[in-house]
Amino acid sequence: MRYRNDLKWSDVTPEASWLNRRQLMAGGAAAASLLAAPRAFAAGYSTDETPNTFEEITNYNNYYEFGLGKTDPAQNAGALTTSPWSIEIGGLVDRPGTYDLADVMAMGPIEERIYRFRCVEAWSMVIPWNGFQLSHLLDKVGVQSSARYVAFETLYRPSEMRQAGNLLNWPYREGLRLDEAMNPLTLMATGLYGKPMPNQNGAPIRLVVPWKYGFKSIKSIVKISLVADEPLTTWKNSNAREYGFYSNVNPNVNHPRWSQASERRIGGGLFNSRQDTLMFNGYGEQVAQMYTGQDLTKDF
Ligand SMILES: Nc1nc2c(c(=O)[nH]1)N[C@H]1C(S)=C(S)[C@@H](COP(=O)(O)O)O[C@H]1N2
Ligand SMILES: [Mo]
Repeated sequence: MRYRNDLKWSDVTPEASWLNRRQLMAGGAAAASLLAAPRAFAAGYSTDETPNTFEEITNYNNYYEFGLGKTDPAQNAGALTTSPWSIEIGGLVDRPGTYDLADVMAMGPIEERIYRFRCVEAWSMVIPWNGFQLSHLLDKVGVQSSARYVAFETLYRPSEMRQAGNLLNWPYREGLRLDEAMNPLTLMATGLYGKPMPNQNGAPIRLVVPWKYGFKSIKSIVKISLVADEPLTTWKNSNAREYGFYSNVNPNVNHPRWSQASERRIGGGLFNSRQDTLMFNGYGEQVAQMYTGQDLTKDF
């Protein structure tokens, strides 16, 4: 696996140098601090693969509340009001409550993490997220010993999500086992490319679980609950044969309707070609031990 502690998106993308120049010229303190934080907390979890461009990441999306097409979210998610925003945190925690976004964002240091992102549909990108470890949030609210899973819900606001229809059982729901939620790779992402999260990518705050298929990375979160039993999740609820609770990226377990052995990396012109899919999306070193003794063909 390829990791580098020191490489930032600003070192490898043209957009980054443009943004840095602009900050220097404007002396923009707020924007500069967004970028300064990730440097201070570089932790070595980022890939050195070339990130997709901002344009690719924000124009090829899955956000079914805003339509089924890949360009629908870019067109329609602008309708979403993301401020004010709060998250209801409850269940088996010591400090339940409705937390303002600002308070949630202060629960952990904002880092930059350049992660591979692999959709169950067999396309992939490399995305420079900004966010904080979910573990910090869980530590702050005090997880009780009876909690074994974390359940998440997306906002459901039909007046602003005109394309949602009855395609899925809204609100969009996801979940993780507690050890998965506590894994240092698991991020509450609040931005990308050093900018606030674009609406189509799940503003203002979404989950990013890089060793699992993209649909686990639930967007625009309004509710987090610590629970004892495996929570209901939208895609398993919709088709349990095709979408499991775990949904770890696994080239050896095919989707009933297509192979998962390889993937198409979005963008890259000439290099927009298929590449082998890696077990746990290449994050096995960090996550494989959590599944020791589990049959991942059954717990898919
Ligand atoms: N609320 C919500 N979250 C969601 C989805 C969705 O339709 N609704 N799509 C999922 C899927 S299938 C993928 S691949 C990723 C896509 O994230 P991106 O658009 O930022 O690349 O978001 C996931 N989170
Ligand atoms: Mo996906």
